[in-house]
Amino acid sequence: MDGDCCLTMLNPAVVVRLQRNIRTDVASVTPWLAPIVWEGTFDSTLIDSIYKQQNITIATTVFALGKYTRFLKDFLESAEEHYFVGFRVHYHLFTDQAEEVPNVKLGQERYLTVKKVPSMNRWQDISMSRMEILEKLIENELASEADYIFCLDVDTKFYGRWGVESLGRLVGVIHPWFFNVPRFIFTYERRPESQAYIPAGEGDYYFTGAAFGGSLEDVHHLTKTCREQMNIDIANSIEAIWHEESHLNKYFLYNKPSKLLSPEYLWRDISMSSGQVKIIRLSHVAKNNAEVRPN
Ligand code: 2GW
Ligand code: MN
Repeated sequence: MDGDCCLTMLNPAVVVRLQRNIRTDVASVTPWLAPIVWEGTFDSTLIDSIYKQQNITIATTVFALGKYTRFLKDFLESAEEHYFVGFRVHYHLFTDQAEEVPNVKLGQERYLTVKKVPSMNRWQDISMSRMEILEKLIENELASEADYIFCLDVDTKFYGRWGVESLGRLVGVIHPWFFNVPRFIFTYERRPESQAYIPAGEGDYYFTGAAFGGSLEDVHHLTKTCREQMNIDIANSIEAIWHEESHLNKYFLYNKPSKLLSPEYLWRDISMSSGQVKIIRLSHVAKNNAEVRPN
């Protein structure tokens, strides 16, 4: 029997479901056979029902130092509306201004722990120290309390579903400026003196530093490795071009993510659209750098 004949024998509802899960305008699998999650490649009701049976907790980390506490309200309120709705989420918020944390009403089985961190003067230090803080958090606290972890930038807001389709052992998000450009455009670290160095001709995707996640074990290994590599760079007086994002990209080159999320999972700014992005789930908010960043 040939394939066409088989299809016509299927229940029409099944045919519709098969067709709905196909995207032909984007790649939905990597060369190492990891899925790339785009709207239209999964059935949210079906995937929710699978994970519902597992009683999972998703730890979610976010850093808000200095004036970045102003992003917390929108971040948390929008997460309550769109992020793992119906699942247990534990936010771990790191800040140097605990008094500026807004009081956001959380849903059932949603928890927030605020942790104080010292203020830092150089923003590169804020951004890079995140890896070490995450490494210690996973080691000291999360093992008994969470199954998965996502680490997100705070200057972001949710507009659409971010759900269990995003879960995996090691998960990276394709950077929204680099999803349809050739490899030579990727802004990897190009100086061999840095541990984040990626030679021309290598590298599969360019990942954002603003969102990554996976199992506790895999993300622990990631954060520990990036922290170690950044310390070697410091000892050699070199700082990678995009800081921990450069080290993350190096890590993903040699430790392939088991799942990739499309730029729907971290878009540039809500006002910019693209034909392939049918839904914006999380987006960087437009921010006035001069206003929020320390001098
Ligand atoms: C201060 C001055 C300059 C840059 C950042 C900051 C700053 C960052 C801050 O004063 N307070 C603070 O809490 N942060 C945290 O670091 C906050 O969670 C923020 O979302 C994160 C990254 O900084 P951000 O969002 O300003 O940088 P982006 O959006 O340009 O980030 C990309 O590049 C960074 C490294 O250069 C990181 O890899 C980041 O993950 C990327 O999205
Ligand atoms: Mn950001």
